[in-house]
Amino acid sequence: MDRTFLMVKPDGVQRGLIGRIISRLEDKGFKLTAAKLVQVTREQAERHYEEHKGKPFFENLVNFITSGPVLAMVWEGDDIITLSRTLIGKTSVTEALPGTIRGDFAAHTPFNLIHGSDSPQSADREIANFFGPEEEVQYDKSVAAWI
Ligand code: YYY
Ligand code: MG
Repeated sequence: MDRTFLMVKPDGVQRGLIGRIISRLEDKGFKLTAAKLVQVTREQAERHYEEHKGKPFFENLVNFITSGPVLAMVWEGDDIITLSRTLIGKTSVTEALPGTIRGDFAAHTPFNLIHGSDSPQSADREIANFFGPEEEVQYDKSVAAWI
């Protein structure tokens, strides 16, 4: 079972899209193992986006992600990193296809609603930036064999 860090960004929280975004992840059959509403600090945001440090959009991105609460989550599933990024859609709102979260709900970059880790290494690092090990809940879902 693979795990990933998914985060509803401040625009998703403000627009009341938490429920609909979570529904898509549940519909796909992924398993939620941790979730909390967080006001991200500047230091935490800079750690989260450390691979983008120095890029022209970095400052704007950190300002955006710290502008209101986010819903930080850990989800599990086979191949979840690739599968969740497919559900999320392309980074640029002009390229995100209908049927994806960004394609259906986002109209301006960087207001693209949700973050998803891009590799197992990123997932480990991003999860550790938001959660302690005791915050991840291990449990079985009885439908797992059918997904
Ligand atoms: O992983 P993902 O969120 O799809 O994109 P990244 O390339 O990691 O960029 C992180 C974040 O930065 C993106 O969601 C929007 C913003 N951004 C931007 O504002 N302008 C860009 N040219 C590239 C990314
Ligand atoms: Mg990324």
